[in-house]
Amino acid sequence: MTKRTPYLLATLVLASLIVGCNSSKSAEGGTVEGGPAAKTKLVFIPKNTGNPYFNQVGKGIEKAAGELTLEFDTQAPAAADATSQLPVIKDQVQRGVQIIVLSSNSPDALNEALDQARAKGTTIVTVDSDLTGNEGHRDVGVLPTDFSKIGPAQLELLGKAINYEGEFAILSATTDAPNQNAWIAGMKEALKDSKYAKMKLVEVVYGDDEPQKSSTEAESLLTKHPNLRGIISPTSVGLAAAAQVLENAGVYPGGPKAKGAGIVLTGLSTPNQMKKAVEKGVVASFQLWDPADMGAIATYLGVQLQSKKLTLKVGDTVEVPGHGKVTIGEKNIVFAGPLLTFDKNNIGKYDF
Ligand code: RAM
Repeated sequence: MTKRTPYLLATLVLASLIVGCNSSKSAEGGTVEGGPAAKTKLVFIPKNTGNPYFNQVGKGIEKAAGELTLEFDTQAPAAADATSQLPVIKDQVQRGVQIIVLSSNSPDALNEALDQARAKGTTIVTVDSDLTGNEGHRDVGVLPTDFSKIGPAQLELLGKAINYEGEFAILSATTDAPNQNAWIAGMKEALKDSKYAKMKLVEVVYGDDEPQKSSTEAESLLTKHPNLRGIISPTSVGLAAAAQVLENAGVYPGGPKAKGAGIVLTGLSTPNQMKKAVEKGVVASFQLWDPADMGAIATYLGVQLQSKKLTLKVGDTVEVPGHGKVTIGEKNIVFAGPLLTFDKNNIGKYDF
């Protein structure tokens, strides 16, 4: 018996600790005993499955969710169609999720489902891709970086590489994608500057953020436009696919089958997806931001809003632990961080 005493003591201490952990504060401030304290549930709904970019966003969300002791899950539709996220949202709300972090496939197709979710107390945070023009159907929008600068920056990257002269095309994601459409609008606006007078946008094609469709669209650009000097693909899936197409065709600058100066490709993608293409000289430079940082900021703001510790006021700044200060902009839009440009000199420093 005596030999067992230490075990018994240890068990009692542990049990009292567990009971301590399981007690939770009631709304009136009293302590409710028994039953595990339910964790706040957060679900991340990316545009679609199988996109390495969203794995990086998810990493940031998961890490922050761990630090904030949330229950975390990712649920994505197979394809990035305008309405494909509807059943996912509805199902999650039925399961009692409290925070949805959503990269939207449509500016408006989700309005009603999101309204219903919010009526049940679910906090809606858009991340990466917003409900452009319908921002009132979510609580806060965490965008990667200043959206108005992405389109012009992409155009300038290509312009500089082709001496501001020649035909170019855009290989986008889906026709409805709110983020790509905002960036393309920014490129078209910037194109009006006299600096770009000799550059001509010949076509915008859509690869739907599917590798195969993106490759097919990139290949047909090459055949349809024999004088093409450049392609901008502002989607991580499109840029990676187009790089492979240019490599296979050998038509990149300096490539074995390049006509004249070759076809310059740039856009947005993760450094890890593009390292080989940059090493081989198929792509000289491209851009992105830190997807995990954006995910972490979205998670933190979602939790603060859900627990009513934060009220959003345009112009206010919020300190996000470990991620610096963010400013609440018009329409409750928050920009997470800077736009980064990668090339052979710095790409090795990044691992995402
Ligand atoms: C694709 C998606 C995503 C976009 C990136 C750059 O992964 O379309 O929404 O932000 O590209």
